[in-house]
Amino acid sequence: MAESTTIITGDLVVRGQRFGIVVSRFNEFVSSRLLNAALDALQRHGCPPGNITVMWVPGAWELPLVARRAARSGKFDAIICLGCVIRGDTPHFDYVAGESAKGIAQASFDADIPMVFGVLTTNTLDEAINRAGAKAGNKGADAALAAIEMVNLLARIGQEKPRK
Ligand code: INI
Repeated sequence: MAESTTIITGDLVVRGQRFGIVVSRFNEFVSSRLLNAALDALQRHGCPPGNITVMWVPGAWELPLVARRAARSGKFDAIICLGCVIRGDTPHFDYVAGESAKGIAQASFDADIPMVFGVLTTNTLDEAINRAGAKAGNKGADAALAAIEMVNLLARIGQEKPRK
């Protein structure tokens, strides 16, 4: 008989896992809305408030180091990075957004736990507000769901039922 394909997915149920949220104070009007939505999503999916730790950093540039340090503490199953970088008239945007994204990816590989990228990179404040609870949903909630899915997916790899 032909063997069937093994499919592994992560569901959206929190089962005692602990989440770290690193959030940047720069553009705090936006990032605080991302944070509130992430907290709400985690709790709606079964995470008690006591299993969540929020760490504030000055700006998106500082997210990777704190995310990495938090991951290496061994206290978290996933790290959610939240922030908002808005394009201005200088090339600063490209450096901050690019290095933040690269640094978070690197930190996730280094620490071998999921780190999700909930950093808005937009042309205008309006675009950012639309993605932080207005017209285009809330990327903070999306980031929290991605973190839950990833911890559950990773837990299931290697746990699949043996073939008969
Ligand atoms: N940090 C942000 O999070 N968003 C921005 O839009 C931003 N801009 O435009 O400058 C920004 N800069 C600060 C940066 O992240 C660092 O905190 C700062 O350079 C100190 O290291």
